[in-house]
Amino acid sequence: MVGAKVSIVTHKVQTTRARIRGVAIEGDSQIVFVDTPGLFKPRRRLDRAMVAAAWGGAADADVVVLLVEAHRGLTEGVGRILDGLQDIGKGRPVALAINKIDRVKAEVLLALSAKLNERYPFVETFMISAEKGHGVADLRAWLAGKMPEGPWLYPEDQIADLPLRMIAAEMTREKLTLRLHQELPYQLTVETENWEERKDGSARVDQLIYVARDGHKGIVLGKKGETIKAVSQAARAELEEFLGRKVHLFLQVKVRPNWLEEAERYSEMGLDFRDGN
Ligand SMILES: Nc1nc2c(ncn2[C@@H]2O[C@H](COP(=O)(O)OP(=O)(O)OP(=O)(O)O)[C@@H](O)[C@H]2O)c(=O)[nH]1
Ligand SMILES: [Mg+2]
Repeated sequence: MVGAKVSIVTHKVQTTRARIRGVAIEGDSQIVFVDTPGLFKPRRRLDRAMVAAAWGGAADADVVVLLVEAHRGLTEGVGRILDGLQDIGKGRPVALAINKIDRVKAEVLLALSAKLNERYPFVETFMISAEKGHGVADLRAWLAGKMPEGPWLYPEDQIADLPLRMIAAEMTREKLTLRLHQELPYQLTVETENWEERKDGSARVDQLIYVARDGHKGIVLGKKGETIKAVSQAARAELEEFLGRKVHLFLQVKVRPNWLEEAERYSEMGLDFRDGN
């Protein structure tokens, strides 16, 4: 939608933790996309803060697009979101976008669209494949037409609104999530501790990976440090590509049993600690 990767993506659920803004220009409209965490049944403080950020993102927006996965359909979770929309949808257009249409047959898609539209009066329905790019331009054009009139909120060349240190931390978290299994990605967080601009134009970036248990530290490091090395290389390459210059990335793993209950960890992630109550 914005022409560059501004929010990390993995095959694992609950990858997005906070609200991430991406900016696109379409004709004379500027569209500010707010990628929110998904809506799921929260168990932990972090989960509750994520779900609160998702509903908050919708409540603050001029237009809401509900993304439903074509192959999963109208699940219990989607049902709960449809109920919640009764309230959040008041006073703003709500569209439906069925994503991942490349994974299902046309009949399935039409039936799902009809079922969802029975449950909520969406002003428009889009069938898209974000991965293949199908239908994405139509959705963007429609959104541009729905933007309220007013001055642009961002400079013309800005595509993301997240501090660089946070973008860099998210890149490392993505690589960790891709490499680590089961619950581990949900038990860690990454923070950029230090960012130093060097005279030669490169940047030195120091990051801390907080894990909850001693055993997790060993897993993140891997045999002979292989895992952390691979993560570091992949994250550095992506950051270099993003910045267009050389980066020296230093990762350190810290055991912090209580990090999921520490307010400072939440503000570093861009979440509200109190929402987790
Ligand atoms: N086949 C197919 N896969 C897709 C499509 N869009 C996204 N994916 C894949 O689905 C996986 C999860 O991505 P999304 O569902 O977009 O992630 P999300 O909704 O941001 O989920 P969280 O951040 O975890 O809440 C990734 O591996 C994507 O590459 C699509 O149109 N078709
Ligand atoms: Mg996401």
